[in-house]
This record gives sequence, structure tokens and C-alpha cells, in this order.
Amino acid sequence: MTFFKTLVVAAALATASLATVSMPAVAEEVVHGDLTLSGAWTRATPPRAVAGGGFVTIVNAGEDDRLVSATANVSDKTELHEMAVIDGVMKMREMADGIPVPAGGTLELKPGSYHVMFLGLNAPLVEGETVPVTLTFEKAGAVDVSFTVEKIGAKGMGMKPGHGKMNGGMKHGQPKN
Ligand SMILES: [Cu+2]
Repeated sequence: MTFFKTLVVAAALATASLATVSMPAVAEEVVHGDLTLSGAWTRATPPRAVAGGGFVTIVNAGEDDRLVSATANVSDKTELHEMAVIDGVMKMREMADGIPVPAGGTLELKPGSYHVMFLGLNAPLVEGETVPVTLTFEKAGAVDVSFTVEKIGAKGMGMKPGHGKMNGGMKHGQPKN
């Protein structure tokens, strides 16, 4: 019995320390029908930034679906975007028809690729806070996900050239050609 008690105490201690260490970094996982959404995050923004990007991984265990819209109250508008290098220039455009989520596949919104775009931020995104976002799918319907705000410059170094400059002044959603 003493041995068992010791084990229980050890387990409790381990759990306690784990919780303390891992809390800030772990984003929630949301299961909605055949869809599993995980690792939702966005990036803290400097004081006068007008836009921010949101990222999340969507695993689809079911039929073909499509992410058709995103809504959030941190910004005037929330759009679905694609970023890609076209003729050597990093550009982004709105995915007006949404983004396919293939049957049995994964849609990854990540820096340098597809992302949720918060346009016209009402206030800077602050590290450690969360941004509630509703993602709507053609078939699966609406799913609420909390995006964790990570520090400025977090992860996705590939996104810095595009979004960094964009925040500084490049007109968004208006490719030059
Ligand atoms: Cu964008």
C-alpha cells in the first residue's frame, strides 16, 4: 500500500508540473463530425498593424468538404486567403469560393500558404490571449475554434516577408496585375 501511495503522489506531481509547463503552448483540438481541427494559432501584432493571419490544421475523415468562410470579432473583415509566390513575388488573394478539404485528407492553413486573414484589426492581437473564430464548412457547418496568439515573429519564418511588409502598407487583396 505504501508503494501504491507513493505512485499516486508521484503521478499527481507529474501531472501538476506538466500542466504548468505546457499550458501556454497547447492549442485545443476540436472534433466536429468527421473533422478534427487542431493547432489553431495567430501571431501577436505590433500596435498599428491592420491585419493578421490565422492558421489551423483540419483533418477530414469523411467526404469531400469545403471551408467556405471564417468570421471573428477582432477585425472588421475576416477572409480566407492564399499566399503564393507568383513570378518571384509573394502575393495573396482571397479564396472567394472557399478552400477544398479533401475526403480523407488534411487542409493545412499555415504561413506562406492558405490562411485566415483578419482585416482591419480592432485592437492589436496580444500574445497569450485567444481569438475566437467561427469556421464554416459547406457540409459540416459552423465550427468554433480558439486561435492562440503566439509571440510576434512566432513560427513560420516563411511568412515574415509577405505579411511583415503587408502590415506596413502594401494594399491587401489587390494584386498589382
Ligand atoms: Cu492574407
